[in-house]
Amino acid sequence: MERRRFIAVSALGLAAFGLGSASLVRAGGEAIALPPLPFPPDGLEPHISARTLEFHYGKHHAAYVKNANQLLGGTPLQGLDLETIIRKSAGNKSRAAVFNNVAQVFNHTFYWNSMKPNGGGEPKGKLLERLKSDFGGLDQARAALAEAAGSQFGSGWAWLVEDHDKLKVMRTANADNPLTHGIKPLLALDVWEHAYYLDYQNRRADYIRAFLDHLVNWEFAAANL
Ligand code: MN3
Repeated sequence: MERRRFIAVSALGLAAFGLGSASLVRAGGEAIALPPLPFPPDGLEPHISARTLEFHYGKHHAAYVKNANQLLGGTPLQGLDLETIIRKSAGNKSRAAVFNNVAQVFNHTFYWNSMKPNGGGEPKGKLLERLKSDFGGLDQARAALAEAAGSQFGSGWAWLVEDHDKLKVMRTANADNPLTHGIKPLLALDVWEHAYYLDYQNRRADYIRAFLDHLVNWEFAAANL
């Protein structure tokens, strides 16, 4: 059951990322790659600046990729796909650095795909129906996501997830993500300070509102359902 769920998640994740097999499924010790951003560096302005992406994608995400490859070199986990490495290293103290860096590579790739230029608005079709049945409506779902993102103490993530056929929101700390809990992620919102500090300083709530009003990519969430 656990294994079947996981395989389903992996296949869906690949399709949704649109990254192709080369980026996420690697064989023969191939290095983890930094996937291209799914929009131009200034594509999220004025809500998230090119300056923020220069650091967040160009420095932070790139560093997680570099560190992950260095840490994996010569270990039995080298060459496995990201989700397998995350599963095999989660909760293992001797693999904490591997987990942190590989999970952050996955989380950031998921986050970039959770946004798009001129995003926001309303989801359509099955996703909207599910938000109505599981949250009471789009407004309630947005409020739940904003509450989770605003109340994460310190560094972490807010997620829209599908847990046993029910849509929910969840928070995770630091590099943790829904996969380690056997839960399928649909959308990710990075609430580490590096995600918003250059543009919003301490105003995390304004960043969260901009994400929901102008950036969120509901089609990506729908594709992950
Ligand atoms: Mn980040």
